[in-house]
Amino acid sequence: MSRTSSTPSAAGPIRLGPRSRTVLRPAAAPTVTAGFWHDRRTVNAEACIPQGIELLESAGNLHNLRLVAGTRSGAFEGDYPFQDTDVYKWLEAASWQLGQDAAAGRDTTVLTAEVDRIIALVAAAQAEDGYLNTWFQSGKGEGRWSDLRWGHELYCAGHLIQAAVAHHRSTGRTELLAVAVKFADHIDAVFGPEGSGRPIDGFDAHPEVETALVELYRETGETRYLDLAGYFVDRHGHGVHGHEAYCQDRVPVREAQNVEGHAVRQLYLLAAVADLAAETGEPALAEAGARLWHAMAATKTHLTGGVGAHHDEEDFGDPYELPNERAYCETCAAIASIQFSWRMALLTGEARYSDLVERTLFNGFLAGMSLDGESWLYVNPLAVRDGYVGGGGDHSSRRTRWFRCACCPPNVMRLLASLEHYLASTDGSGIQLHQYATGRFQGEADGSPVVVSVDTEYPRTGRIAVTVEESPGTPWTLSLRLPQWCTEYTLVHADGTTVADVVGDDGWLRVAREWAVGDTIVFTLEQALRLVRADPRVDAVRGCVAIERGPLVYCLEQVDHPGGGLDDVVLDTGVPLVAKDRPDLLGGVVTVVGAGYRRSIPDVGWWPYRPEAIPDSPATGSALELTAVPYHAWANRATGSMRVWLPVT
Ligand code: FUB
Ligand code: ZN
Repeated sequence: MSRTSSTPSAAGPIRLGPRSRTVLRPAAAPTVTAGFWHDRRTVNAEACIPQGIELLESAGNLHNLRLVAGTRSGAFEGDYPFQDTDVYKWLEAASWQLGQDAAAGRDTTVLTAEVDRIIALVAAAQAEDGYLNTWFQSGKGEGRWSDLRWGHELYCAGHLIQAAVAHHRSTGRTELLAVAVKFADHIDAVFGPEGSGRPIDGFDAHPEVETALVELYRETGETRYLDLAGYFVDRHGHGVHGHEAYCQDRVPVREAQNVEGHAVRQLYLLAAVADLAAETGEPALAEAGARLWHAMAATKTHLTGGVGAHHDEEDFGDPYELPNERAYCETCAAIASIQFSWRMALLTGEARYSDLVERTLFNGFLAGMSLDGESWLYVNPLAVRDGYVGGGGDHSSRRTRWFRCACCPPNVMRLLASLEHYLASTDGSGIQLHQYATGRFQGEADGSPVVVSVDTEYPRTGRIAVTVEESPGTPWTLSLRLPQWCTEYTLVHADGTTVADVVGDDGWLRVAREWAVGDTIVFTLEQALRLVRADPRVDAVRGCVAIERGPLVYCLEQVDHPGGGLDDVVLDTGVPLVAKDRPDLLGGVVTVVGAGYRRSIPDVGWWPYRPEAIPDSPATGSALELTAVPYHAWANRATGSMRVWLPVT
């Protein structure tokens, strides 16, 4: 392969081809230039990505590559066979960042040099036959492909492939793509169904390579990669890994009725199911994706969009088993959910998938990263009790600078660095805005480009102005997702008159007309404060409410409620909640102020259970003003307790 290929495309993580059978395609050349997500992405670019590579150096990930490349002696550093993926995810994030920086005319010299340095290291570690995994190459484990249950070799390959695709798409350069292609060809020579002449008929218990192989097919046009992805997906559920749910092997995905087992594994697999449905057009795959997404959203998703109820085996748990303080909700699982939902949105055109993307982005995902981008949460509980002593360790409810198992931080980096590609789409006859951020998005109408710019302070306010920047002079449709949480909105022209020609009752508001350059419409989503209740089958939050505003879930933090903890706090729903703009707090948030009390429970002796209710009334408690902050901003001040779900009077 030559060092450079043609002009880099503006494609993101998903580039659909002419034969892809989806209702929607990602918008072309998207940008995010100001506002909420721009601020988070700036932290990502200026703090997370530069510091990330230093942390990978000190954690030993780069040492392991040098070890295998023969430029360093010593022993493998770290505890996991998948540590190479932290480097690959960082490379993916840095590559998306390079593409953005170049497009915006920013100086890319420093980041390019860093990326080149790491790519050279990865290439040097690759075996002659294409194999690459520093754990096994450095002599850990029983040897290549000996442990498909825990070895993570194909999982690592998947992240390498995704990094390589990102690098190629962003820079047009092929050094990393060449490494990925060589490994993919090696995998293709090793894995295949019985009778195919390949030595191993099996699959990696941690999916990831499947969705990556589909993207490699899209990038290279090589159908062997698509076939290999299909083979891996369908090999699940036939007992290669003892029919274990943890390994995504209990039932074939086409027969599965609910998501189960390890949440990240399940959702990366389902992302691949959606990818394959897009490329093959096979209805059974699309149906499985839709069925399992519905079951997940309806029965196994926390209010924050977080998934994975169990610490044990990082497992989804049972329907409606959605605990608070013991919620696992791994940051990676939120990312995997977003990846799966976005693929389903493209496949079907249905707004509900982007509703869940929005909820997960603003809450379960974003809480994983601190405001300064310097510390992280691996698990994202919905409560931390008074007197919590679980500090320290990867699965703590306290932020940590880095983890022994550091899968989440670079995963956040790559999603933030490519986020503009998850916001808008085209169906060939206009443009659909799925998420609201200030920027520019290009769709298509009958082969001609249509471009809109968006100007918004969302979610601080609900005002979203959309201006047509380019229009072919023939009718096309501008579609705005009406968020599932929104019950009142207005849609007006720049002069304040109501947009009358709007249709839609399926989560999309569509305005079809001959748009002129400069036309502006203003979509305002009422940001009323809401108290929400859970399905009665969610035992963990019975008798409680949660506060929401726009797409944001709120929580109480102990630091705002001196004089005691939060376990005894009760919200008085009879007193209206008030939103307060607080530019001075947590980088600028809208807080929600309410009234309540702190229980004063009489001494019940040594046994806290009895036939009659233990007295608990406002009269015996002490009045308290409650201040709720957006959940995504929690754990950025003094440590203490936190809760999303609040008992009510
Ligand atoms: O197994 C690799 C990664 O480590 C998983 O995706 C995470 O859940 C963590 O277990
Ligand atoms: Zn993770």
